[in-house]
Amino acid sequence: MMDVVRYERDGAVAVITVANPPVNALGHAVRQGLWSAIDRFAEDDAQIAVILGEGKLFIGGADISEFGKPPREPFLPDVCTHIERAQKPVIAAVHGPALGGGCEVALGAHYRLAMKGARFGFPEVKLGLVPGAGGSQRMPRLTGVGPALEIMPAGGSVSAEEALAIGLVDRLAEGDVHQAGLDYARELLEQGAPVRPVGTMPHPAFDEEAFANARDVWARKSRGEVAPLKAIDAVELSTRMDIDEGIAAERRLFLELMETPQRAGLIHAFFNDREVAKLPELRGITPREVARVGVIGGGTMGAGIATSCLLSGLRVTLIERDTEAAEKARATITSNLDGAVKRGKLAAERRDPVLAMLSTETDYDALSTADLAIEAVFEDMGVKKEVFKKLDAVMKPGAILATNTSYLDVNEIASAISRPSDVIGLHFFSPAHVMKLLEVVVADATAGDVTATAFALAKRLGKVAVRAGVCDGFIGNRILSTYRGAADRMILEGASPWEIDAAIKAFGLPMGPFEMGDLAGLDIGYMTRQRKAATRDPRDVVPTWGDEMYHKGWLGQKTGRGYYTYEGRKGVPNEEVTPLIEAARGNRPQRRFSAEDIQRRYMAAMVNEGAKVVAEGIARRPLDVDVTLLYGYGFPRWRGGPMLWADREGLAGLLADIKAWSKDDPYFWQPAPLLEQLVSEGRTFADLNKENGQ
Ligand code: T1G
Repeated sequence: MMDVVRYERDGAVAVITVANPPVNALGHAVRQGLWSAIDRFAEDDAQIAVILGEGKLFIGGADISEFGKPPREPFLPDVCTHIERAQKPVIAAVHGPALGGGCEVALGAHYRLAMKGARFGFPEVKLGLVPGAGGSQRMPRLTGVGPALEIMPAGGSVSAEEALAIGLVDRLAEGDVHQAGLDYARELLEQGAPVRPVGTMPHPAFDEEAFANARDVWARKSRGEVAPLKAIDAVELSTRMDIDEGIAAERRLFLELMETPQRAGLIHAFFNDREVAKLPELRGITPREVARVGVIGGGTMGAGIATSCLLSGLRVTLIERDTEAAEKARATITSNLDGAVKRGKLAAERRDPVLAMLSTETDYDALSTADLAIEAVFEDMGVKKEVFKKLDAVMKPGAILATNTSYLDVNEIASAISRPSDVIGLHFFSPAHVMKLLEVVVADATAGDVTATAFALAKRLGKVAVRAGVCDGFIGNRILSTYRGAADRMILEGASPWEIDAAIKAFGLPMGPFEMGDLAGLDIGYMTRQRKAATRDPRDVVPTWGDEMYHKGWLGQKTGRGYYTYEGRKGVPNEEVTPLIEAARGNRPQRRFSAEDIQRRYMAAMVNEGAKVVAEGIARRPLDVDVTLLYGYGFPRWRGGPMLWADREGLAGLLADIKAWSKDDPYFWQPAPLLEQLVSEGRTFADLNKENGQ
């Protein structure tokens, strides 16, 4: 077995290299290797040691795949203390990311060298944890509590330059990390530099105001997540406890959080982020080259898609029906880029060069050299087909023709042109240059390398791509319309829109369905109901109060009135909706819904439809549903996703509830056959993820 930690000598310098691809994670073998390397350093005549990582980074942290399994010694906090207690100086030479346990190993060293491009971070809270190997005790001793309170509750990181400025590192360097480490070691030797354990440095000052502010901010921002506030508690320990006591107390916090469902949910989400792009059908397929992109339609979505492409360095040609509309689109894109500068997503000096990559045209011939065209025009099949016919006429062979439709039949669009195998759905979410989710809608004729190109494009755009099959609403909007249906039914049975919104927010979503409706515009819901009216099942229910609100011009935030009335962005319940609802209820039996009742039905509808979407192959695996809801519909990441939530709740209980509710409403609450099958076989959605994985 290849050594994951190497010990080599270069004159008086011992070079300790962590070589555990892909990210030098601190699994058991690496911890043992580091421990033995420090023992060997103590025994031999090397005078100074340099710890560094092999490959693209220093150390990516503890091995997340070991979490939840019985921990094995040596434990990471002990390894870091063992490094710190070395009787000869130890340097950490950091290139690329040093995250979590990786940053803690660097803090265990006596001196820290940062290469250009290095990053130092504590992402533990993003996994539902706090630093567990002394990071919250050693960092504040170097930097004070301020920077630690900036980074740890947020799961953030700092650049090499910022790390030097806050005292986290001692030296910056450029070039080869190995050579830079050796040079710094020799310099310290010449200076007779002593060991310099961070742990024995004075406590950081207790800054009451800083802690109060941090707790106040994170009490509001964490929306039910527990780790950020625990991270603040951990940092506070450093202001009053000696290093060993502080590390022991930090470890207790860490192990406590390790047992929480939130940790399981966040780690489920971490691995899903990577697993979702791994599709058997993409194995060994080379994506097509994409450098020039055409965007058809400069409305909100078209302009957002163009902005997203420009921000990732692609050349964009935007087509609009006339010059005025083209200029309007350019103005929208320009303000999107200005917004990106404000959000720190684009350096101010890059704004003009990026904008220069945009050309706006009215003639489709301008797309004759484009590698990809993304259509984002009005959601009408006839209009879409016209656009695709024009694209088919001008685009070069091998170009990809994509539609941004959010529900129309991509197979039918593809059937309108001569090259259906080059057609795919790229369903962006609004605002397209901000939202990370991208549904890659694979039509029946779509070629494998077209799908592979879509996933490669998504990675380039910084999006999380989910493969979806063709059906009305694909994965996300289809499931949305179902749990919206559950909400409408609870209203008819006695719940109020505001109770439902409060319950769903308490569950961890940023907004309830009615607040979300007001934000998106209630005309969208009305149009969807109109569109579906012709094929609607007579047993389905229609939120007639919503239609009346539409006719009253109560469209939500954009008209200052919807389910809420708005002074600015803050809304108060619009009580005038109540009589409209009471009229719709007629003499239906009414009942009280507790917040738990509301959450249970809302989630059951989401999961039940999710199971149907998986069974039909619209989503490949349950994890695809989880990723879609997390990145496109505000589902709380710490719950991992609706399908994981269902597994944790117990599928049998959920199915029993659905069957009970189907007695009153057999049309809506039809148990998903896949759910029934899993329950009868004692299996879970997690089992399906494993079975349908790589
Ligand atoms: N443990 C195990 N596997 C990991 C891993 C980790 N820490 N980090 C990445 N991987 C896997 C990943 O699943 C993927 O696998 C492959 O490596 C490449 O990852 C005690 C408790 C380091 C910036 O949270 O942010 O330390 O899909 O595609 O884009 O206080 O990975 O190929 O099978 O993301 O180049 C804290 C998590 C842990 C960092 C590299 N550390 N990782 O990005 O590659 S908690 C983190 C990342 C901790 C201590 C605590 C990124 C990266 P596969 P990738 P990348």
